[in-house]
Amino acid sequence: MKGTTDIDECSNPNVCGQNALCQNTPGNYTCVCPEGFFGNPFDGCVDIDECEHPNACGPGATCRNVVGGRECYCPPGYEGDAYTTGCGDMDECSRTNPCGRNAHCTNLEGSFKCACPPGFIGDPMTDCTGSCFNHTTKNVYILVNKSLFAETNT
Ligand SMILES: [Ca+2]
Ligand SMILES: [Ca+2]
Repeated sequence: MKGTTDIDECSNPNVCGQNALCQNTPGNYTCVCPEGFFGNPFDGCVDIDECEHPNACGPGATCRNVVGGRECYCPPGYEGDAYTTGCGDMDECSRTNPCGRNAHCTNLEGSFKCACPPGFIGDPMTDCTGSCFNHTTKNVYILVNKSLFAETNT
């Protein structure tokens, strides 16, 4: 109608409940709960705890409820898309070697292991020294020579 002026009820911040969205319509208004909330929008909208649903995140991912949504993340040692396909073991050894010098890296489920190879000593996370290695190879070498020598004699 000409001459009538619509009142924007939404200009009053208290017209809807907490967390609710106000939508002004000609001659009226309405309140709605936004995505991630539930309840009566006139009384107040309450955050949905999406983490109560088992499929809120991808397989193996950790869910954290936040206001208006949820966050998914992979726990330490795992990687992937936490929201969809989920988290799988991170192969730490296939990347920059996380172990120390001369150390062997072994990938484990959710982790990895560093070890000094036989004949090496030290902290596998920093440095394996081969002080014993020369000694071991010398012994093997002698043993091989002896067997070769014995073979040529028969
Ligand atoms: Ca939530
Ligand atoms: Ca791993």
